[in-house]
Amino acid sequence: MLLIAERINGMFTNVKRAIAEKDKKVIQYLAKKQTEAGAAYLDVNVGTAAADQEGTIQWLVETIQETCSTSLCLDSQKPNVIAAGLKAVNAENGVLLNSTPLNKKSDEEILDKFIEMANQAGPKASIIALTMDKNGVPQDIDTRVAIAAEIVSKAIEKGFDTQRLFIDPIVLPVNVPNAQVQPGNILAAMEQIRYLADPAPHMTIGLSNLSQGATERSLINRVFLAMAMSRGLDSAIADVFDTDLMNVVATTEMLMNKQIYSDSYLKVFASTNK
Ligand code: THG
Repeated sequence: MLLIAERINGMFTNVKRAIAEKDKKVIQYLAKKQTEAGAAYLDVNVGTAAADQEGTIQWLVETIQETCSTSLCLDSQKPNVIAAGLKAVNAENGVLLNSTPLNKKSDEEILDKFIEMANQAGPKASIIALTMDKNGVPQDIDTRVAIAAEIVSKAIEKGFDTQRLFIDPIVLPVNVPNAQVQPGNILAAMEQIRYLADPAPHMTIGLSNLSQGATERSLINRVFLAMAMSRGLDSAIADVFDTDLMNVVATTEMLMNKQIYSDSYLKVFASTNK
């Protein structure tokens, strides 16, 4: 399971403040701690924290790279913001270009731009593409799968290795009226997306979206994570500080025969994941 740590995001008050005050300590602490907790990548999302998104993502990337060499996941639906992040990023460490839809009303070519940027960044650059298009975020199974199929076709057409592609079926908060069918729809979509290419395209989700505004956040997140992993989910943007969640990752991998069972498998997972 490839874990992308969610915490360096301007949506969090302490990160927003750190950005506003150019306070490196908060960002560097989160970078180090999330790496120690088992993150393979650190999501870097400016959010609404700053007017100058290009300058801010560059500052975040430089600030993180001063303190650790963990791979970064540049998170923005704006190609110019991704491009700014890429100028500062050390792409040899591996980099993810996160959050392109198939297309947008205002930018029909957005996926092409992400593919182009990933190619320029080198062989260790991958893309996270959302099952979303100019009509918005689909709520049903078939449209999610159809958009995923178009994303995979586009990658193949452009000669972009589908092993460098992560498909995100878009998780929405479960507490929104009428949204309770969505987790089931996402699982059903994943069952089909995994067969769109051979080997299967990678799949990821923004796990914490699911429980936004709910009381049992950690429980909801970790039960859904186990369900999704059984349908082929091999990555998630998640709260790596949630040790119950990390134990579910370890246990699900063990039950799926991806980690060796021993009485101390949780400890083994925690230490090898550092
Ligand atoms: N898919 C992809 N990328 C994504 C998402 C996705 N990136 C951003 C987001 N969604 C994933 N990251 C988060 C980070 C935090 C939260 C949810 C998703 C979260 N934040 C608290 C909240 O809203 O309650 C903030 C609490 C606070 O302000 O302290 O839940 O889906 N590809």
